[in-house]
Amino acid sequence: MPTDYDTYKPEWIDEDKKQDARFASFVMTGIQEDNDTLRVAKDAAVVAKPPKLGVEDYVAGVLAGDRMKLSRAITVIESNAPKHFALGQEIIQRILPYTGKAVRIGITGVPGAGKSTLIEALGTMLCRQGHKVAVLAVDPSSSVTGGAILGDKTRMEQLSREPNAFIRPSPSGGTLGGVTRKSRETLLLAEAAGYDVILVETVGVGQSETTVRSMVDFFLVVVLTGAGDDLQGVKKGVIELADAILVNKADGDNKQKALLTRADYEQILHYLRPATEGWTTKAYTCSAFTGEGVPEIWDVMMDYCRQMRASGQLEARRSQQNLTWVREMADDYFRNLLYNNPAIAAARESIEAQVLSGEIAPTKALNEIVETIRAQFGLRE
Ligand SMILES: Nc1nc2c(ncn2[C@@H]2O[C@H](COP(=O)(O)OP(=O)(O)OP(=O)(O)O)[C@@H](O)[C@H]2O)c(=O)[nH]1
Ligand SMILES: [Mg+2]
Repeated sequence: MPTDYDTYKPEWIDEDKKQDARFASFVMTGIQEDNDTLRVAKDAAVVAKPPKLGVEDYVAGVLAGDRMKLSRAITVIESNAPKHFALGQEIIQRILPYTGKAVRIGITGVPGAGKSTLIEALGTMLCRQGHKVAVLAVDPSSSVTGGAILGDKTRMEQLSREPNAFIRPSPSGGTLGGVTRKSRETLLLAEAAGYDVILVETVGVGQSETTVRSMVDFFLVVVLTGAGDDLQGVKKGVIELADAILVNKADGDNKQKALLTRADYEQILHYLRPATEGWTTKAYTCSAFTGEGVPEIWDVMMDYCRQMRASGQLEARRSQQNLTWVREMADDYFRNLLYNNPAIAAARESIEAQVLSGEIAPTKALNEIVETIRAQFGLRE
């Protein structure tokens, strides 16, 4: 048992080689029993950490379509560690000229509407036609429940076996703004890696659909039968964002009902402003189970892209989305500064304590926080 941690060398180092390296870890000896658990633990301990990659490695790997490097680049982007921030920004900066060629599709709907099943059916169909399909999930609730990630892994089994598919579950943690920024950057990385269809799944509750709308070309809202007055939880606001409404589960006994629901939605759409100028949002039916209606909804998306490209609207929307992106990044950056800059954070904490104890009024507290920020950055009134 070695005792000098600084000079310890594992047994796999050539004794004859003069090697100066220090080793941060080694397999603990001490317990001699040879059982499976111990062996597994020992094996795990000697598995080398993957080598550290530099910006060049990431960029070259992503552009070459290397899935492992793509995954690791996404991990850098999703990391909340400050040391990864600059590296992530540099990678994005470098791959940006190679982005923009994919069709970006957002898919939303209430939990259980069949989004993942639809993505499985559509994605598998497209892969078999020779497309490269990336699936991303934006689900700010998953950091709390963890449910969506587990669910999607089992539900996209077939698609995950397709060599041309790349599936990335939701980034965990962070504010919705942060999660969305990461998803946008993940989308760009996937594009640079040669994926020509990007499908972004998000649960249509809360705010996430608005943010996903701001990063895709086409927005699909998946609904279930039984529309009518209550729209079974689908908010009018979500319908207003849609480029198509898809009534899913139009199979078996449910098929007739689905057709009626489609007609109901057509009625509703009639009174709404279209989400995209020059495009009429319509309602369709499909069964993600049987695949009926899936090729047709893809045709609708392709028609849309052709038209929007021809009219210049696709470009215009993407420019607008870039602006949104910059604003989100700036918001994120300054919020981060406010919470993590040591001087500001210390002042803020003490001011907040005074609010809690009733020593100062909330409005006064704001003034003091603003003053601290001004002083810190030398800003004048
Ligand atoms: N009959 C029928 N069932 C379907 C169809 N599509 C999905 N389902 C079932 O509906 C349930 C929910 O499907 P998912 O694809 O997981 O739904 P989701 O919208 O991704 O759900 P969340 O990710 O939890 O929001 C599953 O049990 C599916 O098997 C369909 O076309 N027909
Ligand atoms: Mg799902």
